[in-house]
This record gives sequence, structure tokens and C-alpha cells, in this order.
Amino acid sequence: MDWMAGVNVPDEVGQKSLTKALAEKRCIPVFLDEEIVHQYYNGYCNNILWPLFHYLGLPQEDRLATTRSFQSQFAAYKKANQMFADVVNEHYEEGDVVWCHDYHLMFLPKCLKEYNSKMKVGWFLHTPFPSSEIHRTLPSRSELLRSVLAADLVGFHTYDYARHFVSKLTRVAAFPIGIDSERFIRALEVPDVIQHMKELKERFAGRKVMLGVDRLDIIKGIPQKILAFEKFLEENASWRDKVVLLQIAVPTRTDVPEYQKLTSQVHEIVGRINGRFGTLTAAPIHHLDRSLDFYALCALYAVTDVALVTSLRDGMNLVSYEFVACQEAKKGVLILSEFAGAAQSLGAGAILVNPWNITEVAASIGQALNMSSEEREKRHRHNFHHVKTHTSQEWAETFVSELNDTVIEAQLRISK
Ligand code: ADQ
Repeated sequence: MDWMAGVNVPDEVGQKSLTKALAEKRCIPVFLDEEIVHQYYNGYCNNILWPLFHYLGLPQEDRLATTRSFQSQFAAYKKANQMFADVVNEHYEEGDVVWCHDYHLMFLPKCLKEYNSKMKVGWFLHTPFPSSEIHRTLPSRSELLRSVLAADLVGFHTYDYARHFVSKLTRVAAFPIGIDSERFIRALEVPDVIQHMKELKERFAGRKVMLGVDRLDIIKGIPQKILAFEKFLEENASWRDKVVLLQIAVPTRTDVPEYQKLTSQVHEIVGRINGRFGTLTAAPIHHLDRSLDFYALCALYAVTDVALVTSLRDGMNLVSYEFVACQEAKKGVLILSEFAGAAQSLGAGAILVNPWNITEVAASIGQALNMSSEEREKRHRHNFHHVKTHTSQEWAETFVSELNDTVIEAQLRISK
């Protein structure tokens, strides 16, 4: 299997050496220049499609500027997708299946079918697909939808997203993603991970560990989560020195002003709460702006008592799956947003919350910390079974096998 992804490397020498290095991993770069990256990736993808698909609407700040730059960003979006199509077409061999991923490549199915109507093309969306009341505010909505409809198979995480994507022509179905659960389970036996778990347990002895792991993204509801934790501390004085929240937030889209503002907002709230409830020797929140390596992450998942996933919207959310996979020994509690796709698969084992309702999330923290071991065991059993039996491998195989079974109808659809 070959992978293709967009990269920005300005000089020809750099492009050649990267192409060579990636070839060993069967990856093929699509070189996008800086202006295209700015207009296409930062602009149309991350400033328009991403918030819209997560129900945050078109960008809040300076709506007029967004409306003005819209045409040039959409033109860059189409151009970038065409560049992907050119590279795919160059490498395509008869019988190959082409799987396009995510909202960055909604224009790609149409471009590919124009090259070769016999090409098997699938498209999968990793984010939610919004209801039509939201989707119809997108100025380029018809052109994008028509392009996606050129695909032979269109996949979403949940049935609701598929339902929102109204189509009678293309095969649309739910394909809930999973994780490689065995990789997480096996990691817990690695000596380095065991040692790291021991250190974490010593470091937080006598305190319950609560954990948030997210990209520092507006959709992940990090400020809301921290405010809920503050409310919990406010209302439960006896817990103040017995619980710690570890929030690991990997910076993302750092060029986008809204994300820069989010970072400062989170820092400000964390500082205020630590000032308010911290002591000379302990702070209630440890916030890290960075990513952790795989083993460190597994150790952290394994020693956690309560995981907090409070996304305002999330296509699926794999952190919740990863946490469950690492909890066979501890059987910790998952607090999960009802607006994450994962609520439909892990809802029965988790405590479901509305992340906008800080009082409710604060109460769920109390419920999780006080939950009996029988109840935790029962909930964990349900979720662990799901995570073990719905893997990323199975997800990919099912999508590709469905795609292989589809009948080519693309030309018909494009002409409609
Ligand atoms: P994301 O929005 O990135 O994915 P998620 O599904 O939670 O969200 O996956 C995040 C991944 O990054 C996880 O594997 C997690 O371990 C890792 N990660 C996050 N923060 C980290 C940190 N600080 N350190 C180390 N690793 C970290 C998009 C959609 C989701 C959908 C996925 C897959 O937004 O809704 O579930 O694609 O389709």
C-alpha cells in the first residue's frame, strides 16, 4: 500500500531527498507551495471546514474578512486537490483502490474520476458531518458535495453523520474507526512502561489521577473541562488535596490566531485555579503543552483513575479508546462527551456528559471518583470488549472490501 500526503518543501534539492527517504516507507509526497498551504490548509481546511463541521459555524472573528478571502481559499483548495489527483494518477495502476481521507480532500474524488472513471475511489470523513442547517451555510457546499458524490463509497464514523450526508446515489455508510488495541495492551508489559508507571504512582501517591489528552484544539473543550474541574474543587473541599488533573495538550495549528488565543486562555485558567487551590507542595492541575511518546502515554493511561474526554464535537475520539485499552488492571472511569462519536460505542460504559454544562461535568467527576469497584468493573468490561473487538485493522479492511464491491456509477453522478 502506498500513502500520499501533502508537504511544503520549497527547494528542489530538499524535495528530491525527501521523495527518496519517503519512498522507503512507501510514502509519496505531494509538494504544495507556501501560498497554497496558507490558503488551502490553514485557510479553507482549518479555518472554514474544520469549525463548520464541528458545529462551531463559520469563523467567529472577522466574518467579513473570511467571506472576502473565501473565493481565493476555495480556489487554492481545488488546486491542491487537483495536485493530489495528478500524483495519484501518475502512480495509479489498473485494479488499484484509492482511499481519500478527510475534509482536506473532498474535491479529490471528482478529480480522480475525471482522470479515469474506472478508478475505484473511496472517501472517509474523520470529523462529524453536520446537519444541513449548518452545512448549508457553506458557500461552496454544492460543488464539494457533488465532488464527494463522485466516489464509489463514502464513509463516516457514525450512522448520524451518514444520515446527515443525504445521498441516494453514492453508497454511504457508517464505519466506526477503532485502534490497534493489542499494541496498547502489550505496551503495558514493556519494562520501561512498568518503571514509568511505578514512578507516576509514587509521584501521585495518595491522590486520584484524572487525565485529559487532547490536541489543543477548539473542538476538544479543554477550557470547559478545566472550568468543570474548578467547580468540582470549589464544591468538594475534602477532595482538594486528594485529586490531580493531568492535562496533556499537544499544540496544533499554531499559525491560526484562534488557536493562539485558545492556548493563552487555557494557560490563564490553569494558572488561576492553581493559584486558588494549590498549596506550597502541590498543584491541582498539571498542564503540559506537548505531545508524549507512545510508552509515556500508555503508562499515564494505565495509572489514571478517571479520564475526561469533553469534546464539544469530535468525529470519534480515539483517546477514549486508548484509555480503555490500558485499564484492564485499574478499571478506571471514562467521562465522555455525548458529542463525541465514541459516545455511540462507549456510551454504555462511560459517564456521558454535555461538555457545555459545567455543573453536570463537575457532578460527573464526583460520581466517577466515588464509584464502587463493582460498578467500575461492569462499565469497564463493556467498553474493553468493544475496544478489543472493533480495531483499526478491521475498520480499514471493511471499508476497502466494501469499496471493492461497489459498482462504478461515477460518471452518471457527475453528469446529474
Ligand atoms: P483527532 O482530533 O486528532 O483525530 P483523536 O481521535 O482523539 O483526535 O486522536 C488523537 C490521537 O493523538 C490519539 O491517538 C492520541 O493518543 C494522540 N494524542 C493526542 N494528544 C496527545 C499528546 N498530548 N501526546 C501524545 N499523543 C497525543 C481526528 C478526529 C477524531 C477521530 C480521528 C480518527 O478529530 O474525532 O477519532 O481523527 O478518525
